[in-house]
Amino acid sequence: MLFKSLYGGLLVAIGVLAFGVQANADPVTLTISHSSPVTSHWGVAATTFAKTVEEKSGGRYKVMVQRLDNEREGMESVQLGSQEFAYGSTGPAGNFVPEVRVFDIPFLFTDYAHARGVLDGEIGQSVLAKFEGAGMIGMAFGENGFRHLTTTNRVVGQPADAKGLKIRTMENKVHMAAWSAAGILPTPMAFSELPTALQQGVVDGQENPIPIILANNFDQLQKHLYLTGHVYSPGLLVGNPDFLNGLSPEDRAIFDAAALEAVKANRAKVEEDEKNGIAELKSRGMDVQEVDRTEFLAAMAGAMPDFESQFGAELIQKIRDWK
Ligand code: EAX
Repeated sequence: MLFKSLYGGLLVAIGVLAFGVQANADPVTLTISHSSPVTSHWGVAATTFAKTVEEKSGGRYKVMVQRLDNEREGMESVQLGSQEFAYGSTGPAGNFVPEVRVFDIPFLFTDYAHARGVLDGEIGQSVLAKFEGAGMIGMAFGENGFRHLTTTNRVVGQPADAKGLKIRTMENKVHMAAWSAAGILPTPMAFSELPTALQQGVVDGQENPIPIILANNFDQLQKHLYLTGHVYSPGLLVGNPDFLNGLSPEDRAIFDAAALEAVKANRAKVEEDEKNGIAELKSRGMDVQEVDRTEFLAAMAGAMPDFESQFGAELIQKIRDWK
């Protein structure tokens, strides 16, 4: 009897101890990387992801937010598992999943609603699913924004004025082909190398969405901004498959929900920057000019037949026709 109750007491004590240990267990620490300052649309997305995971898991997971301006390296680290998540543009993603490059075709999307609709819909989600074959999980498409041309000195009233200019592009074959068709010399490099390349005159200009130009103070490196809006640049959140597939369904749902919250915050920040950014860049002294976008479309048109054979004219038309 005595033995029995002692034994019972011991079991309770072990139970309390075990529970106590679990409740105070160190959180599982994870990493998400993003390029650009933490206040940018990328930083806001990554911090929202981290905050949502921590809140929904009751602190069992802690997500460290790290700046990494080389987006290709971020994706490679996710493949290797040296970091769990990376949030950024799809710029270099086509080197892992070629199908994602269809969204890089210039003048494919007419506005933000169109791009978001396609990416969140069936076409986007089927491309997202392809990342698993490249050793990553595509968790959600986010948003960088419509890209515009900036130059250090050259005045570009029309595309012909930009002929022969060295323009930094992302490490992206579709962007490079489009600029080549327009007679511009595309110079691909990682975002991390861009500021120095502009400073040293290695390139004569670059192209990026308003949120990137703003957050990285490119007004200090570039005199002119031409509102070419020549291509929409999606965002992407990728995760490490070993980590994500090892989670319980309940925990996996936390990360999936956090991904959607991150995208919401990302897009809201893009909208805010689109609303205030041009006035802000002008007030910082940048020369901002409207251009005839149909001229840039015509200048890049020479690359279209090749895009059609790469991705299929039917798919491209389906994206254009999305309602
Ligand atoms: O954070 O490399 C680029 O130009 C991309 O726009 C990138 O997202 C910058």
